[in-house]
Amino acid sequence: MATKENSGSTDAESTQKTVNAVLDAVARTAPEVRRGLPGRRIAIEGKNPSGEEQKAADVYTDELLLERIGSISNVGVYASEERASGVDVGSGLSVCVDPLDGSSNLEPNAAMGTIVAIYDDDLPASGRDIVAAAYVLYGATTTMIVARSNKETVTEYVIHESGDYQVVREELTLPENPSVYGFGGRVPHWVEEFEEYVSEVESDPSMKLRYGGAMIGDVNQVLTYGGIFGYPTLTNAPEGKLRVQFEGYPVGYILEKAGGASSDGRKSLLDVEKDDLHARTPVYVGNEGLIDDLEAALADRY
Ligand code: FDP
Repeated sequence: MATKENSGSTDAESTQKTVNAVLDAVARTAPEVRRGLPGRRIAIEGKNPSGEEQKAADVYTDELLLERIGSISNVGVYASEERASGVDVGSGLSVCVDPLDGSSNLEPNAAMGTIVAIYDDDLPASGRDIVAAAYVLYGATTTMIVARSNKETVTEYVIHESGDYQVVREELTLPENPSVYGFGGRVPHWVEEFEEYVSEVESDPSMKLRYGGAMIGDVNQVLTYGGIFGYPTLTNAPEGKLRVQFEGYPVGYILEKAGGASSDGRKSLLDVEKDDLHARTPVYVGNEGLIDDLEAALADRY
């Protein structure tokens, strides 16, 4: 186990109270994150545990979130993509954060996000132990999408400059007729079966390419218009790029709660099992029909 022992399951009421406190902390920190970005867009601090460049903004956001989330009672562990192992902050739920998802979009001033997954277990946890997942999108406005175990649907909030947040859409579901797609990785590294699948998607006249290079921005396009996002298995990186605990599970959880589907190419992302905190997985999320077709297209490969 990468982190300290958890005290075990909390009762439902106290779990929801803790989830509320974490979401509140994330929403209230979001305007501060935005204000802190000028001046931290380019500077490099080092490498994260996955070997990627860390920007000053990644480190700044991680430290802010550790301070805010770590002080919430009934949070046991704070883990982040920017830290090799979880930080023991008490006893209770485990919180995994990707502080600035898509931070390579900082320099060209494009959209980015903050992703949060709350687990009722030690880390690395299973996708089925998620009790809530959320992401903040720093786009033209700041919004937050939340899925939680005590609600069957997904909620969208707008976050104001004060840190107050209010509901925009109470029951957000994927539109039935998909219209956007976006896939990561270099095309020459896509596997043949995936390339063929993408050609099929592109041959549908109702589908338009939407790829911005920050997973959260691209996933939010899919949640808004319907479609599919993927960061696939690659010939030079069979597990793709995205991390299970910090990215795969939370977006899988959110998209499934919104009436869509998620997959690693074979099964729901929530059923992917990895025993390393920073393990990677191919990620595909979107409308159920598109994910079913993708799994069928990749079936011969697995
Ligand atoms: P980034 O490296 O900018 O943080 O999680 C990492 C991520 O961005 C995702 O947000 C994004 O979908 C993907 O990597 C983009 O990777 P490519 O540069 O390979 O397209």
